[in-house]
Amino acid sequence: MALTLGIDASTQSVTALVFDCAEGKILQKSSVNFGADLPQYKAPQGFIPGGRYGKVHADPRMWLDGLELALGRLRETGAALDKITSICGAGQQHGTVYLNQKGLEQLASLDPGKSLHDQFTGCFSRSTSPIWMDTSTTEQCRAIEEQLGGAMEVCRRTGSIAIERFSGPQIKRFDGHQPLAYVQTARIHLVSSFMASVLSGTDAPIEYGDGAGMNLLNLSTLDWDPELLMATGPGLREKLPPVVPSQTEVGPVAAYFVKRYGISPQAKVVAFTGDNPSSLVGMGATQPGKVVISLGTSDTFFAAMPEPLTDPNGWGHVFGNPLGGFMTLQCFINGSLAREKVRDALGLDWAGFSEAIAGTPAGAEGRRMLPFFGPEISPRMNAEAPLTSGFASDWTGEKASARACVEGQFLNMRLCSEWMQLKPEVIYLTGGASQNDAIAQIVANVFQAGVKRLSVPDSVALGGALRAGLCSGDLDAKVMDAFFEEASSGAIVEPDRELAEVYAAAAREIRDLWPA
Ligand code: ADP
Ligand code: XUL
Repeated sequence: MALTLGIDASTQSVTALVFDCAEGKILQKSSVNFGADLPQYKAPQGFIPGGRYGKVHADPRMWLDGLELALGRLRETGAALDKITSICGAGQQHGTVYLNQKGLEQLASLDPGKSLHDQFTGCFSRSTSPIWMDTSTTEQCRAIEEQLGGAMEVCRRTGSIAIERFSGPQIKRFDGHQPLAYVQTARIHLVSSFMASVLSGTDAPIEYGDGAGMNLLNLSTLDWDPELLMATGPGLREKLPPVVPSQTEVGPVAAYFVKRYGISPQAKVVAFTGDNPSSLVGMGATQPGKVVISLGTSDTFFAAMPEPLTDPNGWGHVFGNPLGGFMTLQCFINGSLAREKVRDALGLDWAGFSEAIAGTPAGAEGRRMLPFFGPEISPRMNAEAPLTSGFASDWTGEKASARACVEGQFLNMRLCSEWMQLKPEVIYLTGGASQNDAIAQIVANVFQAGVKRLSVPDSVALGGALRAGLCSGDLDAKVMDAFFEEASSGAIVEPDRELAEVYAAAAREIRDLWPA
């Protein structure tokens, strides 16, 4: 029996899942929601609310507590953690963790008698971690681009122009604002490599998938780019772990997890990647030809690509595909949390929100909305309230706003992803909001493509478990293919072809709402 463990350390939750490689099926899973399960961190949606000037941070010890709680709950399900051969997973992308010398040493000396939280208190040179929602680094982005000779040069090297939430600009801001604390930083990890470090009790490397979200990795050499390192922070190469191919074994699981959770001491930890690259694996989409839309805290649109292709607008990104080659990705900050804001403004729950969509004709009778409640990256703009057109009165007073909100989000997604030149026949939908049928139907109609949802909703954690099995050799590619065939055998949400024109016209009106 060969079981693998997949872990998803995302914005709002940690999920852990056990996969049976011989049978090709998921056996158990557990989940921890930061807001509901760890209220002491006062981060109801996974980040500390109220940050000023675009600052969005989280306490890294919350992620450690989440990991421990998820493993404890997994064990309570009766999962045979003593049969785990390999562990892999993913973290929300771009977020950075700053360990001081004590923290770096702490990784190798975890005491099973104490919690991770207690052992890592005092181990961070930056007490809270900037996450992907942070937009505070515009000044640093411009400075990096200027030093490199322009935005498109940064994009040519790293697959993205300098982007506020990316790790490099965040590191530069830290050095600029807290130079002493920067000097006291022994290691800067991504959320993903930090999780792999803790699980293996070592200083884990960063792999190409998530490393490409830092504005530091040169996609031609697949190593840290010397000029970008210099433009970002003094002595930065020494503060970063090495960069490695995604399918790299980091080492055996730390004794801490053997003693506390009964994980097999034989289990190996494989390099963790970003949540989107992991989802590419967990949706069975690592070969070019499939398009995935993930509706988590952020909405993302992504696909595997054999060669890097960059967005002429500079809004999209190229990351490493964990199973080889590259992936393109478009990210929208105003995803699930924006839908929740519209839902709440209308005084509805999800069922009521879906009914309001069903009760409004396709095209929302000319109402257009970009539901941006804060800065957006696709397109790049600062917003404080939704941009609208065609409303007779304030959008908050109209039930039709539910449809206008969701249509606006996906019309905008269609426009922003045009540069990828994909004409998908089927779109694979995942993430928390993908279970909503009204939303799935709008995706199908706006993109004029069928929409499939896998029977397995946890594509990020699953991607980890599959990568673990492929790396250890316990998972045969044929077993994985059979798994996806079965998981995707459910009904396709078909597009209404008569709406093609309605949405082509609506897309033009959404583009008119973009800043000039
Ligand atoms: P993440 O992985 O980023 O932590 P998830 O993929 O777990 O996020 O998605 C969480 C989001 O899913 C919530 O913020 C919520 O808005 C959304 N969601 C959950 N159920 C529904 C539903 N029935 N309809 C629409 N959205 C939903
Ligand atoms: C991708 C991005 C988000 C985070 C959180 O570039 O910023 O999708 O990975 O999910």
